[in-house]
Amino acid sequence: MNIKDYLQNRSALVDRALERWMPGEEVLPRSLHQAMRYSVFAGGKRLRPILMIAACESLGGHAGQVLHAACAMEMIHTYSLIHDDLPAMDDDDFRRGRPTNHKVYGEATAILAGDALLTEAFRILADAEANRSVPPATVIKVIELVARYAGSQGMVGGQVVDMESEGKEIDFPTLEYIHTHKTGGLILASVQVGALLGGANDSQVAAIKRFGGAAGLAFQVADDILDVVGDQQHLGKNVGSDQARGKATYPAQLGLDEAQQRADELCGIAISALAPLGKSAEILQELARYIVNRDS
Ligand code: GRG
Repeated sequence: MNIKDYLQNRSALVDRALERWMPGEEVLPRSLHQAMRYSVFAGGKRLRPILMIAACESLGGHAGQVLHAACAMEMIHTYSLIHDDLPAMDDDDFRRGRPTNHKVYGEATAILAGDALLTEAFRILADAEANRSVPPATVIKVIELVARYAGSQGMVGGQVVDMESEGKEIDFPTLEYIHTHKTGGLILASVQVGALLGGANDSQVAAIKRFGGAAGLAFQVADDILDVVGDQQHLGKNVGSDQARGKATYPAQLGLDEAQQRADELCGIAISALAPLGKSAEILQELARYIVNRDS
C-alpha cells in the first residue's frame, strides 16, 4: 500500500473508532458533547493515531490492538488545540479550516470541552473491555507514559516555556526544549504506546523511541517552516502567526534553508533508527518522510 492510501485507510479506521468512543451529540449535556465533537470531527490529519497504528503494525500487531489508545491520543491532541486557540493563549480564529471552538461555543464551553476530552481520554485508556488481551502492567505503563508526555514535564510544560519565550531572544537549547515537549512529546508517546500494545521487546521499544524522538522534533520544525511558506487554505489555519507573535521558531533562529536541512537531518535519523526492525518498518519510515514533506 502506498503512503497516501495508507494515510486514508488508517485515518478512516480512526474516525470510525472515534465515532464509537465519543459520546453522541444527543447525550447530555448536549452543548458540551457538541463542542467536543465539533473539534474532534473537524478534519484533522490523525497523524498521532496513525503513527501509533503503524508502530504496532511494524512489530507484527494490528490496528485493532491500539484503536482505543489511538482515539485517546487524538482526543488529548484536540484538547490541546482547543486550549491553545483560546484568547488567553494564541487567540486564534481558525483551526482545521473552521472557526475555533471558543468562537462557536464561547470560552467557558471551549475550556470545558478541552477538559472533558483530556479526562475521557484516560477513561478510554483504562477501559477494561478494550484492554481485555493486554497485561495489566502494560495498561498501567501506557497510562503513566501518556500522562507524563502530556503533563507538566511534557506538552503542558513545553507550552508554558513557549508562552514565556514570546517576544524574547532565546537560545537554541530552549527552542529545542519547547519543540520536543510542546509537540514532539505526543508523537513520541504515540509510537511508544503502539510498540507497547503491539508487544514489543525492550530493544524494539528502544528503536521506536529513537524514531519517535527524531520524528516528533522534525514534525515541529516542518510546522514552523509551513507557518512561513505554507498555504492558508491547505493548512486550515492562519499562516505567518508565529512571526507576528514573536514566537521562537527554527526559521527565525536558523533561517529557512538551515531549518529545512535540520528537518531533513531529523527525518534521516528517524529512518535509520528503524533499521533493526527491517522491512516491517517501511511504512513508519514513509511516515517520517511525510512529516517533513507535507503541505498541511
Ligand atoms: C494548550 C496544554 C496546551 C498545549 C498546547 C500542541 C500545542 C500545545 C499547541 C498547538 C499549537 C500548535 C499549532 C503547534 C504546532 C504543532 C501542532 C500541534 C500542529 C497541529 O497538529 P497537526 O498538524 O494538526 O497534526 P491536525 O489538525 O492535522 O490534527
